[in-house]
Amino acid sequence: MTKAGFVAIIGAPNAGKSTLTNRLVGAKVSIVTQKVQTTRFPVRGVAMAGEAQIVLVDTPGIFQPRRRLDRAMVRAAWGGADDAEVIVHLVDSAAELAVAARDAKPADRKAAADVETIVEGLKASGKQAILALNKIDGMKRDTLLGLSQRLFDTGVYSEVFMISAADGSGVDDLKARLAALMPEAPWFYPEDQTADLPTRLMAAEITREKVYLRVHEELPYSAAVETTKFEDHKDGGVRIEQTIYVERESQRPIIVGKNGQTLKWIGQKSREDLSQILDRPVHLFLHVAVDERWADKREFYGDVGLDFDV
Ligand SMILES: Nc1nc2c(ncn2[C@@H]2O[C@H](COP(=O)(O)OP(=O)(O)OP(=O)(O)O)[C@@H](O)[C@H]2O)c(=O)[nH]1
Ligand SMILES: [Mg+2]
Repeated sequence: MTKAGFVAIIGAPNAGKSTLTNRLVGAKVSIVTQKVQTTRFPVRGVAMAGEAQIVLVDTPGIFQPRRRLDRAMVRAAWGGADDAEVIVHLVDSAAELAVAARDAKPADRKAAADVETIVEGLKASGKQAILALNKIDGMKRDTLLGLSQRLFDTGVYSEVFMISAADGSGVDDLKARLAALMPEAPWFYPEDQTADLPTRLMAAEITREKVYLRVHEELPYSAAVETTKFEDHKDGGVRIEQTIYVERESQRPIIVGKNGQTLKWIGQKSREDLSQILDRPVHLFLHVAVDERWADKREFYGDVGLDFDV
């Protein structure tokens, strides 16, 4: 009898949710960067474990939202949790330990505050989650026992795993547990499918990842990428045209770089990934446009499945 179900991975921004999703799936389905708020909408990844199909829902980070896009992202993250059989709350242990040791950077304190918000949210929903303490690479397990106990005592967790999504330690145990929790059901996806983002959107995400990887410090908040053309090329490959949106004219030169070097790097890296994922040659053309209000445009929300009116 086959088993199948949904597992939502929730957590503060930058906890490693997308890294874990990719690790569990065994393929790149969700983009990863060192920047907080990388994931903007729930992304599904499909992991197989014997007879069990685990549909992972990688969600945007949960934090105190201000702008419309932030509110929509946080709403979508909790929505992902509502729809799932199992919730995994992923916590950046390094940030938590830094706060406990009074050695925290502002980002660590923010992450710890977001963890508290999530605990309160879980309490309010009456749902139990699996606690996964992430980023344990380079840490001794016994340094984590206090943290583990303190969080477990909140009463919102059914069990605790200690993992490194980056190097994979502990992830097999977590995966086996998730598989065991899946209800008997037919599979939702064919066995060999790992992702279900529309190709144009996936292609835009890959380019957005490269933008963040390259200019995350100079670009304080946001850029968006839209695929404007995606068509077969006569050489058997595909021609992809994309527009990178920034919010201020002053951000355009950041993306373009001296002599166009930055944009060239972004294009090269994105093309490499896309050729691999699509398994055919990619001809990628990038444009940069300034649109102060892209984050307030209704179409953008609909395209990625976010609520505009929150
Ligand atoms: N050392 C270490 N770094 C990790 C681990 N997991 C993720 N990271 C790093 O943490 C950063 C954030 O990873 P993401 O997977 O993008 O985090 P996220 O929770 O999806 O972030 P948002 O989408 O912004 O909410 C990246 O630089 C990752 O390489 C881990 O187990 N150990
Ligand atoms: Mg993410």
